Amino acid sequence: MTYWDREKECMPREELEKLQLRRLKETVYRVYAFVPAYKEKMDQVGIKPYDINSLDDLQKLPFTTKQDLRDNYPFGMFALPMSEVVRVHSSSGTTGKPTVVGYSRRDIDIWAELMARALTSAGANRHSIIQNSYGYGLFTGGLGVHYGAEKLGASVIPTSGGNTKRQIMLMQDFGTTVLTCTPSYALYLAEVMEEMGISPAELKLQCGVFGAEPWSENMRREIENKLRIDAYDIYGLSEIIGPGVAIECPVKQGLHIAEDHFIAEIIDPETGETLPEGSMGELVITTITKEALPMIRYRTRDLTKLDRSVCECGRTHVRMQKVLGRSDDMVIIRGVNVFPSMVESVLLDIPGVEPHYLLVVDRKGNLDILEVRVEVSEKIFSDEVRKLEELGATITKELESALGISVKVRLVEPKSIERSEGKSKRVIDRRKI
Ligand code: DLL
Repeated sequence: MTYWDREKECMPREELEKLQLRRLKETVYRVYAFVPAYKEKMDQVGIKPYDINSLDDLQKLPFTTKQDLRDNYPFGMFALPMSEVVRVHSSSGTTGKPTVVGYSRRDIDIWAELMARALTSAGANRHSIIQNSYGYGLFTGGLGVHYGAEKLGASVIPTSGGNTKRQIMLMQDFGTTVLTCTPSYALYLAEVMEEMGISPAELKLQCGVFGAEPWSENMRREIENKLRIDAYDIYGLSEIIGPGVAIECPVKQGLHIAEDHFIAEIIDPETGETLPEGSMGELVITTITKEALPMIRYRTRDLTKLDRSVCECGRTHVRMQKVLGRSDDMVIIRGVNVFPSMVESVLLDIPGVEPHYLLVVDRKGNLDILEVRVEVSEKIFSDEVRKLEELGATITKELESALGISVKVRLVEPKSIERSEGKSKRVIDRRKI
């Protein structure tokens, strides 16, 4: 078994927990002193930093949510002055105010370290040629993997996403051995490769590190067969650090969460209660080394379960099961986070559109398709076809510019979308992942 840093990855549990507690205490003191939003929340429940004396005491601290980041947009939750912040990223949510995250120089170093650890776990090394097809930019995927690949000493090809035929040409010409991108893009690459008459046997690809969206074991099998590689799941979120929060090892029985930097809990998404080990629930993460943007009990909304038994690979860090889905309504389409509320706010700005709509997500071939069904007013519906077509085109344009992805709009008859007495269902996800 190859490790990036055996000492840290295989640290005995007792020692690991001591380290976590020391780092947790430091973090809580720091946020209380430097982030007014945290101080306010802690004061409200009457908790002071000196009340945190064991890992169990973590449960006394209030949760942090995406809303807290929005309320303090853009830099209000930062625990360092901007002069100490060397990088800013934001969550892939695409409309309204994004969630902004910041990094100190040390945060960037730790992130690169975690990504080097993750790539090593998936079998990469300094001889690897890593084609990084995660998007570069505000999204954490591109630069996160990039810095990790460089730290590892591998040769990184920063292709970013898209331009699929060229990606394949480079893969052939440069002898790419490791592919990093979303799992759906990996499948799409395989499909285009087939269309181009290129067999994976002609390539040097050995493994892939795929994440940023949920994917099943079936999807893994598809990718592994089609590309003839070993496919690994990588998990992360901008608010915590980006990709590299957790990574699979060759045993592939869950993703190891880097517990020397993060503390994981599972809660009941309804009640907020901490659940016993092994229960399915919402993953909550506390960062214990982040400087610029420490997160205390951040509610990820991702559903999974934890397993603290020592893995066959020798790593002691807790394993999270592959993410099942999200506890809220967010859908991830081609790696982009889409909330029904974003669609709603765009629709309701357009005259003639009723506040009744439905997102239907499907997968055609290997590409995610978002269809937005929109009810139009009686008046418009009985109008001439040309008017309807114009409205459809306007909605498509507005939605596409707000969401940053292509959308298929279907105008439907008044009252044809199911009404609900409780929470309405805004999303039908037909993807069989
Ligand atoms: O997606 C970071 C990332 C980049 C992870 C590249 C892995 C690879 P965000 O854009 O902030 O960050 O989106 C975070 O994506 O809360 C999950 O819902 C989902 N997600 C990320 N990785 C996985 C995964 C990046 N392996 C949100 N399985 C998270 C399932 C994932 N869902």
